Amino acid sequence: MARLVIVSNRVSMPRERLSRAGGLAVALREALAGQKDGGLWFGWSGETVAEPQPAPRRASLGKIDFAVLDLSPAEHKGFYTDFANSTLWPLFHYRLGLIDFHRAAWESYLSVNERFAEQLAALLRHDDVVWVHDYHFIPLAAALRRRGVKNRIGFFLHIPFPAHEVLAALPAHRQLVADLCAYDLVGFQTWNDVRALTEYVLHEVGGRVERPDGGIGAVRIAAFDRELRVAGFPISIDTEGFARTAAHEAEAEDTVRLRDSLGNRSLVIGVDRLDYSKGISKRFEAFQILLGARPEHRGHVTFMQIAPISRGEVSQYRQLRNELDGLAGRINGRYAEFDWMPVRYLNRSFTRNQLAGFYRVARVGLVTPLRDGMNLVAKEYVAAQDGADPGVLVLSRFAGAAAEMSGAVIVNPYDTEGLAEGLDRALTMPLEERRQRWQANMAVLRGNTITHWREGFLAALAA
Ligand code: ADQ
Repeated sequence: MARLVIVSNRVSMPRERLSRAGGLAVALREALAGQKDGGLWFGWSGETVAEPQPAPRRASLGKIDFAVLDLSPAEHKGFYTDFANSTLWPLFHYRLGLIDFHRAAWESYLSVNERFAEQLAALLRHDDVVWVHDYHFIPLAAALRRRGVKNRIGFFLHIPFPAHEVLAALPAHRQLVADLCAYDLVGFQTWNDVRALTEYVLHEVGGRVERPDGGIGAVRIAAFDRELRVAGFPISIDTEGFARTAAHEAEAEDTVRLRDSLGNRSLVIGVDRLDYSKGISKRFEAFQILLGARPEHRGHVTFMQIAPISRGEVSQYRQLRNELDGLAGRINGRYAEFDWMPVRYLNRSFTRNQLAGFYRVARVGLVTPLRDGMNLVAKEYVAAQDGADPGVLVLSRFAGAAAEMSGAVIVNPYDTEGLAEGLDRALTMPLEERRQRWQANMAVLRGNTITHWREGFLAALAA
């Protein structure tokens, strides 16, 4: 068994408590720990220092080695804030109007990838298998190849891959895709994303695309003098583990306090990083429409939105925060009663256990991204339900999860009236239909867990 090397922007170092970390960090750490020959986790330390040391800082935990590099303030601004978060993120989420492209930021993105590749190449053994994660490191394989690295290198994109004409808004789109083709295997969340890349390769590059017989399995691409495979690997959660946690948390102190505070009212829950891709404003607007159009819900439904501040250094995120503050205030100002507050809006994060308990209390899980790679909150909400009396998932068709969650009430978040109708439908749905929908979703989540995702990707990379 070869050593596994995982590269991601943020590395979960040994001292970090995994109860705070996401399911992904846990899954990747398990993947590394499960290798007979151990594993290496390489990436950014999360620290910005005036003069970064050239060599990585090392740590280890059992059979896992960790190697992290710091960024300089200029790199943090160019690579991370300006290019990854202010160019690639809005572009890949179809928000062309929010892109803030500068050539200097692109140069910084490339040079950080070169610097990281230089350090990683020195740590690699000839038979290591390398698995690179997410949009921060698209050019990493090409930079490693330039240094003579011949290892098998796979890439997984956690966010959507945009359609050809959208991607073309990036001046350097061709080089970015050429760099992507330096991997041996590229994994996306959905087959929609696979299609977007293959269309680009066919129509922009004039490359070759071979679909497998019967339509199942990886697509083979030949472009930029490289051959690679591309496939969909929908990420998931530790379904049974999350369900157990939620059942256990049902009687935990915070869950009980939440339930008591609601009285007989139904809870609608939204949980997101405060990000414009998540469609939180549309959600607030839809809730306002619901209260206006369906007065019977007034006083009987509480909408709780949990949204910790994210990427506060990017101006679009600060604007979104102001917008949401205003919306929450207006809805409460207009509809609140002395004994009922329609919206509870919390700019803070909670532990996974607390969230599991909160999901279980909620009659509706409202997940309305305008575009989302997968959206694990949708899956966690389903797994947290009590099968005897489950809540309803209301899910945007633009979340990757919509391809799997056939039991959800599927909505188009751009249609806020339709969204309000979906919410009304979920709030008034009879028990039998709620059970059937939940069972359909749960069957999918039992058949595709985070372990299936990880093993599926690594098996395809090894094949
Ligand atoms: P994110 O955009 O961060 O991830 P998402 O998948 O919804 O989105 O959440 C990831 C994790 O963070 C979940 O486990 C969730 O519980 C947790 N989380 C979210 N909001 C939280 C909050 N307010 N407080 C505490 N925890 C919170 C990116 C892509 C997604 C993709 C994931 C994984 O944008 O589309 O599903 O990666 O590939």
